[in-house]
Amino acid sequence: MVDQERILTPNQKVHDNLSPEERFEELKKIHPGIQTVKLFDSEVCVKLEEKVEKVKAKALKGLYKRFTVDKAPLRNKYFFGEGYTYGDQLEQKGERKERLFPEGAIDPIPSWVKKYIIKPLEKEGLVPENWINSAVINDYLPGGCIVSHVDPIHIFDRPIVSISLFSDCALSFGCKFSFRPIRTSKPLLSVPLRRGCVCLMSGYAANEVTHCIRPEDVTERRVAIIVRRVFPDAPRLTSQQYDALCERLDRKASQVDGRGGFKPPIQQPARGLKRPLEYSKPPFGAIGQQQLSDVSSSSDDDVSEHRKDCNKKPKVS
Ligand SMILES: O=C(O)CCC(=O)C(=O)O
Repeated sequence: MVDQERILTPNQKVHDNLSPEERFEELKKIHPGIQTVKLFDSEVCVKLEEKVEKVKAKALKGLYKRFTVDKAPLRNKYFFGEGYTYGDQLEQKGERKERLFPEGAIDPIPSWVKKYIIKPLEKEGLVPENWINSAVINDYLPGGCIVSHVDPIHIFDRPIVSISLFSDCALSFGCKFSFRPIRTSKPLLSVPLRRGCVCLMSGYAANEVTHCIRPEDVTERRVAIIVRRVFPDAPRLTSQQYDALCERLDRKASQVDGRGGFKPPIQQPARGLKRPLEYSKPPFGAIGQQQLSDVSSSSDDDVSEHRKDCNKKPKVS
């Protein structure tokens, strides 16, 4: 049977047009779906932050698979366990167009995430045992952000769980973004995300109202580790679709070579996906890294790359 939650269309209200009474009514619906828990003390945070640094270093060496890493100037994303198409990776934009990558196309969840994050969440009873099958590390520099969105409801079960590291921040609900220069409307609700805290989002808060990280709330480097359960029957790219996506992105990357010159291919075209492609060590040192950055800074669900994304509308998935 189809889960009723998953066929609902998120109701994307423009919250700055609501009367005070309407805002209050919205808040009453949002609040029950948000829980924050201080789970990790400073000592554990330091340990987790060191692990994040290792992920970053490994990505810089080009040691992860292609779609594990999505780089942009003010925020990088590292997908583990599962990853999905979004932003410019989508051939067709619109609701429920996101697709999981084929199995094996993304690096597995690192053992430290399982041991130091997922296990404690299970132990606290915050998520069922062996329920989480994906982890994303969002690494923001000051001014980085993620525009208003709803995590795709056909891909991710609820709750959506995030852990904040390096610095405090805030999760805002019901914000409207405008660009050039980037601006956000007053949030309907802003939830403090303290370093070491876990935030769980479900129900109306997760499905019926957008959330975002505003650039003004990222004043120092901040990392969020988002752990979620992907539905076992969530739609996936076929290997042919995966190959076509890789070819399209490679073509695009070669066209955006600013110097107008030849840009060496960053990898072999994907074929058949028996053995998903990996970013090999950059063959040309710094140039290889630049390519990694060019290819993967293609998301439109965040606007950390203001220059490029300024004219993009907030994404509603
Ligand atoms: O950084 C956060 O805490 C939230 C990130 C988020 O909403 C996302 O990656 O979908």
